[in-house]
Amino acid sequence: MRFDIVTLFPGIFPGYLQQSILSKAIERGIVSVHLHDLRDWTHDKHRSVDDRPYGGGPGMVIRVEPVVECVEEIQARGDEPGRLILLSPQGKRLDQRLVSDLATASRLVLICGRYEGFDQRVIDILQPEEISIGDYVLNGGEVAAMVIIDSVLRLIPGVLGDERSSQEDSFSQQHGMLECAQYTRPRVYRGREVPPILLTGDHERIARWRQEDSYRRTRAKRRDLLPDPERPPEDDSTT
Ligand code: 6GU
Repeated sequence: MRFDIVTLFPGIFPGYLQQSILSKAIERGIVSVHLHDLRDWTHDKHRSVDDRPYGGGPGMVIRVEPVVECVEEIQARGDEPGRLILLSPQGKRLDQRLVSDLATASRLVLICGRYEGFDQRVIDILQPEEISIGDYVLNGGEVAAMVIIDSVLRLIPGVLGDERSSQEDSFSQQHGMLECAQYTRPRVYRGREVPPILLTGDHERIARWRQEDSYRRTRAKRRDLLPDPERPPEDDSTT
């Protein structure tokens, strides 16, 4: 999978990309990430990417030419134009369903917005999908782009050590419930014991306990995720 990131702040990304799981995926050639500095697509000697808004008012607006020319040029490189995404608080809100859908693409081109905004013609000309990571305001789309890369990559086969761990994530489970509680050694710590059922070796009962624990936790913390908060979802698993 190939990511292209169009940003005014390419320096934000390397530290994050060198983090273990990501750097291994990059080393193994499963993923490539290409950073593009918008300033490289400016024409004037001051390399200015923004200007004052027509009509007046505070703040600056990102100019249309560098963004459009940068995106057109990088989309023309590589095997396919890919899926074009503009990170913006006005976009469709990211959830696990959208993450799974993005993970089916073989190339994502991510344009990091700035809160002050782009000239509207960027959107009119390029017609990107606009995606937001939640109802709050960030200074720019860079952190949101990292959220997309992180959440999408964990669904790409070979990126995580064990494929099961992404399937068992909260929201990725059968009914989009939260993940159950997990324990490791020691069995007792400050008088708190691991639930004894987890020590029985009875896989069927353990699976049932985990299912119930997921439901309990989801009901307590995120009732909004349950189709019917009064009833656990039907167990239609085959195990
Ligand atoms: Cl994608 N960008 C900005 N600037 N703010 C946001 C966002 C994106 N998602 C939530 N808030």
